[in-house]
Amino acid sequence: MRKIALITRLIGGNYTIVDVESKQEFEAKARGGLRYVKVDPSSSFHRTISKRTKKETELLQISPKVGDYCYYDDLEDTILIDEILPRKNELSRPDIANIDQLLLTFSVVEPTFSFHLLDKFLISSYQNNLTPVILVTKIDLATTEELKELKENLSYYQKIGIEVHYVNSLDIESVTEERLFLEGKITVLAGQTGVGKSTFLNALKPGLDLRTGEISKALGRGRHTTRHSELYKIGGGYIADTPGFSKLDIDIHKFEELKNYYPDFIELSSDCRFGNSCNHLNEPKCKIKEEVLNGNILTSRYENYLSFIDEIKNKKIIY
Ligand SMILES: Nc1nc2c(ncn2[C@@H]2O[C@H](COP(=O)(O)OP(=O)(O)OP(=O)(O)O)[C@@H](O)[C@H]2O)c(=O)[nH]1
Ligand SMILES: [Mg+2]
Ligand SMILES: [Zn+2]
Repeated sequence: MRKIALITRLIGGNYTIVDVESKQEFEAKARGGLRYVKVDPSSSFHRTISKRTKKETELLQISPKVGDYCYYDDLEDTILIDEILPRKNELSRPDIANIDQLLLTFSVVEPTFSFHLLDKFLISSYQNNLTPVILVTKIDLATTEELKELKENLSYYQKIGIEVHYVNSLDIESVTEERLFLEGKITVLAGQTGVGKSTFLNALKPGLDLRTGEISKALGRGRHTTRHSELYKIGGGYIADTPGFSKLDIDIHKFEELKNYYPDFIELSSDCRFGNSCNHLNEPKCKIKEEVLNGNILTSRYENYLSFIDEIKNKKIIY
């Protein structure tokens, strides 16, 4: 039986892998011949190179990345990654494969919660085939009123099947109680700078000591941050921190495609007069617009949809 391991860290060509059976951790290298593999169009690796022609994709360079499951060879002096198992999904920034959930992190305040960014993140999640989960931090800094209003608005997202969690990461015990949703999964944190991603991880795993707050502000984000991908073991799951960002582009070039990344709209669109081809803009008898007016769809969600449509229409695409 060939042994299978999960790749949890990559620094300068050196991999850390964890055997899925024995849970033993090893340092490993990638086998030289591994870098080129023949790929057929139905392979899960195909997604990475969708922009190139089919001919070019027959022989493809694939590097193992964090989150990959691999076969490995236990040699006398080295351990070699032999073959990567098919990926169920992957991101390039951060460079991680097989993500079970994307933890969309927002603080109630400092910085203020952004429904615009949330809706954008959700498009990106659905586009990349990732399950989104919402994490709200800094609930200790919000007034009762602020928190109540936020919870009301976020209940819309719960209604459409997205989990929402609320934490004060400075209260480690309360965070520990919240962590069940990470069990047995590979989770990646995403969110603006300063929302408390690293602080949440530090609370989950005392001793982890990730850099937080002040330092990243003082030195200017990005340059000083170690740019390696790593999965940290939390209970029976793994979680990866990412550096924050201030801007996120929508990777869609035709505005008609946007509606495909709104599962809540899709479910209702059979009741639009033009059915699945309705873009929910100026079409007559649009069920989506009707439900916005009825208060059954969050107004901000529909307004953000319109603003993303504008964004896509106005984007100059340079080939
Ligand atoms: N009061 C309170 N402060 C928090 C909480 N979570 C984070 N903070 C503070 O918010 C600041 C930013 O937290 P970080 O964890 O560095 O934020 P980050 O999302 O990792 O930021 P980047 O790494 O720049 O993307 C720090 O000063 C934290 O102490 C919270 O739940 N409550
Ligand atoms: Mg951080
Ligand atoms: Zn419609």
